[in-house]
Amino acid sequence: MESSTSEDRRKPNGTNKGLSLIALIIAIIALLLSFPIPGPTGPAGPAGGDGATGPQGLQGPVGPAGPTGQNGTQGPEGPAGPAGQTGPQGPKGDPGPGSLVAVNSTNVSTVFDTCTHFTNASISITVTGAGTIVVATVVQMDIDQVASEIDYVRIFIGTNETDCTVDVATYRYKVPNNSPAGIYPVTATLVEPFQVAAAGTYTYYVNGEMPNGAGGSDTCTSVGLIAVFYPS
Ligand SMILES: [Ca+2]
Repeated sequence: MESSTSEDRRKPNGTNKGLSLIALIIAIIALLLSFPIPGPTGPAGPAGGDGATGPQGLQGPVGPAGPTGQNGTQGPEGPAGPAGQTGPQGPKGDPGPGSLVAVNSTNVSTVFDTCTHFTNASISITVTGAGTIVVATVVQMDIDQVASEIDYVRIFIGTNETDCTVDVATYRYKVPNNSPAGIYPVTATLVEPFQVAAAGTYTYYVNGEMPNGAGGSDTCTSVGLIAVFYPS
């Protein structure tokens, strides 16, 4: 056995060559098997939780106009408007209740000296309320003047037949004592207002007196009267 040389040990025989080749193939296969081969796909895992809210998006375009709303409540009354033009005159109204004017006249022959009411020389007027009754009278007289005597006459519109109260409406007349004796015609005119507080019928009287010179035939011969009511 010492006879074999080293060269002989280096030369493989045919059996060694076959074994080497198989080993090489096995090595290659092992090498190939060492690489991972993916397996089949597994089942899907459970769904994950919600992510964080993303940033707000851009504002959208303006939408179309909505329908007309309901009527609101009525507003407060406005200020008064300017005065209108004067209208045409209306028709004449019906006469009111009661008389607003009264007249009376009488021819008398009343001789007077002290306070005397001239016969029928009065006037009545019916008024509808408070106001003023204005009475006017014209009194005709014949004054009998005796020589050397003063004839002094006073005429009144009174509220009764014995009212000879001197006031601003009293008529006064004097025939001087140096006048010739005779009949002097005298006309007295009086106007006097009377305030009344309520509706009703009011009567006024014409009275006269002779403070001086009474006697003879000093006579009232006629009286005219008018009364007019002015409501307040
Ligand atoms: Ca006389």
